[in-house]
Amino acid sequence: MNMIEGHMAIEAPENVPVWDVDPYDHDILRDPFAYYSELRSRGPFVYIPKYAILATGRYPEAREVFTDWERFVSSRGVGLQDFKLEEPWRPPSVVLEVDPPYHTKTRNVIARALSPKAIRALKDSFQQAADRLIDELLIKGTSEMVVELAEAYTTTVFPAAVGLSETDSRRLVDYGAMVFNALGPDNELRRKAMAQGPDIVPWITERCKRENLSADGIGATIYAAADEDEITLEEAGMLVRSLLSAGVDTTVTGIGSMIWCFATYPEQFDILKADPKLARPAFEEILRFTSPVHSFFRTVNVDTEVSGVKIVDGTKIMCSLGAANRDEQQFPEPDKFDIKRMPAGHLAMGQGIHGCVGQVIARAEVEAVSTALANKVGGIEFAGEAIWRPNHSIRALDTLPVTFHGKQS
Ligand code: OVM
Repeated sequence: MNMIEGHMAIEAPENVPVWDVDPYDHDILRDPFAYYSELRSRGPFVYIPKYAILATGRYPEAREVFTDWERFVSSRGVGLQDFKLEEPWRPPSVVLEVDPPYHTKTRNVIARALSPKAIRALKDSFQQAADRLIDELLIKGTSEMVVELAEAYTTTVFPAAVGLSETDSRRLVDYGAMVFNALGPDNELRRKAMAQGPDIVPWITERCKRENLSADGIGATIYAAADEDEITLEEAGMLVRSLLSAGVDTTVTGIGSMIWCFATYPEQFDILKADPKLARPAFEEILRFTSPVHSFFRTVNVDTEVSGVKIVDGTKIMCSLGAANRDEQQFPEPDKFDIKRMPAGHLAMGQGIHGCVGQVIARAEVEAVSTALANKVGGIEFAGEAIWRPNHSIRALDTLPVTFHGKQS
């Protein structure tokens, strides 16, 4: 068998256009919208020879692949590597990188620990943290919002909610970068991220231990499920690892992209200021418009057919969530940023049994920040060039110099 990037090197299926593009090219990772548009226009799927994969940027196909977990499995990895053929860099996630029936058990435990009821208790502390930080940034005037707002806020409130006994902003952010870069090809970007493993991985593993978690956090709730024999103690530690893998860079990116959206479309920030209750629909549109997680894979686990295309077992399908969220067949005027759109069914948090299990806490974190912005900030203005940071799965800002103007009163 011919292998490429840890999976079977399939041939182009019949009737599928071959597109000699590199979706991991840094120019595309930084500014993907022309790529997204061409990906959608070439067909329901394209074959990318550089990685011998199929890719889809159309909403119906991306949704079908994400929804049908029986044909399109996660247990063979959600990146380029096929875990059936190659060993992954870390023990697979017990919730992301598994299928039912096993998945159902771990998903239920983590879903309960992150339920609306569990998160409600955190809202006031999120709002206080957001209010305090926005007050400070208003006094400062101009700040680099990735580090000083998005990372500072998320790496304070989220580890506290999980119950970590110690936090380290840099290690948490860089662990996320490892996890998300690991899904892409074995190139310089991935190797650079992975080189931090010896420093970061033991630290993360230590943070996940029961004795290093507070008695009243989300981590403790997960460990309590082990006391009830729902999961093992080892699985509980692995689920805490999932929280730290998926819960930092995603939210940091969501907050950074929110500031970027409001600096780019000030009239939309004016609409939010006039009605701070729009914080929730505004975030849905920010998710659709920016797609913090730009892509995830599934592995075809049976010879099958989608949209008339015959696809063989072992095929890796790259689902471009960022492209699907700009599909004009699904979202009229997709390139228009409109916080009142209420884009039902966007794929930014996935869909189906693997849909983001942390979305309640993510929304609570981000909405506390947007509420503070709406209540306190008069204007959001770029103070320099926004620079994007290439990552194999996340479209993240690297540098975001922005001025917060006070409200005239
Ligand atoms: C995990 C996990 C879950 C969701 C996303 C993610 C790739 C990781 O369980 O470790 O990032």
